[in-house]
Amino acid sequence: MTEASARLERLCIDTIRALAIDMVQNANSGHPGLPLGAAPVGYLLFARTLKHNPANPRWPDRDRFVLSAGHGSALLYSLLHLTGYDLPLDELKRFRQWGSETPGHPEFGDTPGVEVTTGPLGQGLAASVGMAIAERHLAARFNRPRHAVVDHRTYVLAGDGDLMEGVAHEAASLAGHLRLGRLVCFYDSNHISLAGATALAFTDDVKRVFEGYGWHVQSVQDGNDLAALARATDAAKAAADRPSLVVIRSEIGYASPKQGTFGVHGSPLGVEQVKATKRALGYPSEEPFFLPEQAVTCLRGAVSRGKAAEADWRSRFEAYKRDHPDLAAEFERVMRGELPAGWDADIPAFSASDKPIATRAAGGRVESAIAARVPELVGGSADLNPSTDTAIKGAGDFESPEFSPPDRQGAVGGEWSYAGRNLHYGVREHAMAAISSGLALHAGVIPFAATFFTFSDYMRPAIRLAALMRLHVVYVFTHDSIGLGEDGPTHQPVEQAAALRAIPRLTVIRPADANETAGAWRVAMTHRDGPVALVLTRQALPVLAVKGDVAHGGYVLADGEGRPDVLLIATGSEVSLALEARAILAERGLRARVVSLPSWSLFDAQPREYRDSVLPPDVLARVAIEAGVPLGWERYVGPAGAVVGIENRFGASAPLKVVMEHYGFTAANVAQRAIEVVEGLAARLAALGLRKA
Ligand SMILES: Cc1ncc(C[n+]2csc(CCOP(=O)(O)OP(=O)(O)O)c2C)c(N)n1
Ligand SMILES: [Mg+2]
Repeated sequence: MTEASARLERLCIDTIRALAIDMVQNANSGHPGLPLGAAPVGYLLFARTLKHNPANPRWPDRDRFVLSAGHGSALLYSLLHLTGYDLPLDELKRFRQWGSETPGHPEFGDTPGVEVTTGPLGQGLAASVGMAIAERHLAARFNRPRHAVVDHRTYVLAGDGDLMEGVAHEAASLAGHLRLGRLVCFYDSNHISLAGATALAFTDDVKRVFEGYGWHVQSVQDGNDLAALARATDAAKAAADRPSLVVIRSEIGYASPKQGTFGVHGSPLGVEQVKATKRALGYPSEEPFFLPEQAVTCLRGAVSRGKAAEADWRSRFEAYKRDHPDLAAEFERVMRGELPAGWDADIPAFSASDKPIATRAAGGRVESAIAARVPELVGGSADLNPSTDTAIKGAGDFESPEFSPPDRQGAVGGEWSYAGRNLHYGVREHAMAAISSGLALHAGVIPFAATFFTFSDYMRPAIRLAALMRLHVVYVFTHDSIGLGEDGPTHQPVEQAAALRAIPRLTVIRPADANETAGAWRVAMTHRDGPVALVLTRQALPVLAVKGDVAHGGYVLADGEGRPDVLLIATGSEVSLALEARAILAERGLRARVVSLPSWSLFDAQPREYRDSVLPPDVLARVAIEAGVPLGWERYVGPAGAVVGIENRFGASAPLKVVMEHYGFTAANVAQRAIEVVEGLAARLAALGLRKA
């Protein structure tokens, strides 16, 4: 490298830095520390390493880049703008402002080139493992001799905070086990985090930890040493049998007066310090948003290189198409996220004369029927395959083909390779959820993730992000209530349904029987505005004569002639109970309507006319029945209604029937509560002189 080109590279890096700190200063908000320290690796990635096309950020075979340290968003926006993505300088000037394409932390869908929403530390690194899994899986499925149409890498930039988070370690451990050689993580090790020196709380030997996980680990002593960074990158790419970690010793807030201090992590430098930083860098101007032409031209070189890279891939894809037309069409279909024709043709219908069946078991049968026709459905559980009934039989285990364990108990069977569709997450729920997001973000697969409903708590931060990103992920939660019995309160969810329903854009469905479970899976496959959580029972439930559509969220399951005296509204296993209570009420001369309400959010999205037809506004006597906290049910039962729920206590360890009885989930109790509501309402109306007592 000539001295002139080295100087130009330095200018490019300083331009990235200057632009990032100008954004933060202009917004008077944001994080200047990481961009100043990590600009060289950012430059190396975007200008030299990444196979990307700024003109088409959705090109299927692009390398993925994940900024796991999402607070460094100014660095990412600076890189995207300067390398020619459709992110104008004006948007950078609107950093962190209402409606801009440059939100405080990177948000998937808001900004061209942002592959994943990050900010909650650890999530990006974990999601990147999902992207790397998707790449290997699709490569195994679609590549053919002489035709490598899926052939890219996933690069991550992570900080100290990411590496302190548990989810990152769950994911890193799995990535090592799976030998994901296409995953390269740069660790910006600046020894500083938000509140001080990392030494206050974090003195791990990261190198040994990651080596222990089966990663290839290198160190770069000086984050400004581009040659060393480039060598390490090459070595990381060459280590094809393991994921790679490159530990980069960098200086937070490099060149600023606050370099190396936690004060530069997350506060604007101030106008004078911004100028001082530019002077220290030897930057050609102190003018805000000044961009040296030479540097811009150099960085924009990514555009022509990117176009050429994509064109090369497209011509290779044409050749693939000629040799393998069906596979090519299939690849294009899965990448579009379109279901195959007839995907639902084998979904079983259950009959009311069938034996009672747990919705987890029905879910397993439905999932199998779908999986046989939808090869892009992939997923697994956190060591609960036998309990959640989610293994795709015969579809193979997703494992490194080189890995030959001494014991394969519990393997699903079929191919043992990256073509396998069953992911064994081990007991790593949080990473499972984050990895599922990465799988969905990559595109080409529809991921599902299964565990016990209580342990959805372990997944919640990643579920929330999946909902924020509107990802197509299916969560299968079994053992959905105190109805699981003997395992007791640690395993019995009580507040989880309410907690998950509170997440915007997450569709929670708690089906009442096998047929509703089939309907729930239909929604899970077709819903395109966020993830879907299926909440299923361990215990057997009678098969009902279901007349409604789960996609409507709720419907009238049982009704009589004329206006009902009382509405019994229930979800899941409590729907059968409502039906039994209805029979008791009929003996007492009361007409009860049973409404099955498997999904609040789907129901709430229906036109008012439909909702009113199911829950007539003039019927004020209403009882909701759900084996969970009553929180939220008031919106359906109103001020005169009641909830048969579980309030202010946990479950208990005992056989199912005993627990259910102690908690009031009996037809007799539900009927009694309904009578109380009807009588209470009548008394109040009478007191108001509106009706005879
Ligand atoms: C889960 C989570 N916890 C806390 C935070 C708040 N937070 C943002 S950045 C940060 C420190 C990150 O340190 P590091 O990764 O070393 O970044 P640096 O200070 O070096 O830029 C913290 C605690 C967060 N974003 N996510
Ligand atoms: Mg740090």
